[in-house]
Amino acid sequence: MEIAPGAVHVPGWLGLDQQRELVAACRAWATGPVPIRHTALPRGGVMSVRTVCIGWHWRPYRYTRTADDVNGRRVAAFPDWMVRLGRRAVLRAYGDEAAAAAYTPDTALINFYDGRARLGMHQDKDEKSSDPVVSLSIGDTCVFRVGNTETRTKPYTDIELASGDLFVFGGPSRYVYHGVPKVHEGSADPATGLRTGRLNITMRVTGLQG
Ligand code: MD3
Ligand code: FE
Repeated sequence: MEIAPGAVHVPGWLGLDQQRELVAACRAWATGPVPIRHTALPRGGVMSVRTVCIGWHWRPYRYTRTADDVNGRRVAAFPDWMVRLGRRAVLRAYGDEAAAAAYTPDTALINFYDGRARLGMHQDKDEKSSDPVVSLSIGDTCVFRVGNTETRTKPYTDIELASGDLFVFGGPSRYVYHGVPKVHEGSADPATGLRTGRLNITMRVTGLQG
């Protein structure tokens, strides 16, 4: 379902087995070289969401190879199987074989939300590439707010993102403001392997080298 030009929502794209495998992979990354943490914000304070990064380490306004704001270690590699998953996601969303084959994500931000976590309206502009962002949701359902490219306020559309949902943001929607104002705590099927909370994986192309 196309929510806006280039913004495609595919409910239930991931099967339960695939969700379980992703939960297991994310658990390993969360306790990997750079453990999952509340990202420090530049003006003090921390995000309520917890994040672990692979491929490149993200903090507000930049990507680096080493997590200099955490423990200085290099983050885990971005696996080839996730590149292939990203290509399948782009193919499913746009039906464009060439766009899918060319898509080569090199980083993912893995966000974990407990029932109180929120993500304020923001744009993702730290990547030097305008290639699509692929989002995979597992666990509790959330309210996802999709806005416009001009302001962090109205007009916006609220939709629900549930476990297994795919969302691809590309083209004219790549720089829309978006956020997560609410997580429906306890709404998930524990069979995903996540007893509570919400997991979101966003694959991106940093456009960086080295
Ligand atoms: C639209 N994550 O990590 S996923 C983020 O659910 C982020 O954790 C949210 O926003 C989450 O930056 C939303 C959907 C999403 C992700 C990235 C986007 C939508 C996007 C980038 C550009 C436009
Ligand atoms: Fe974002």
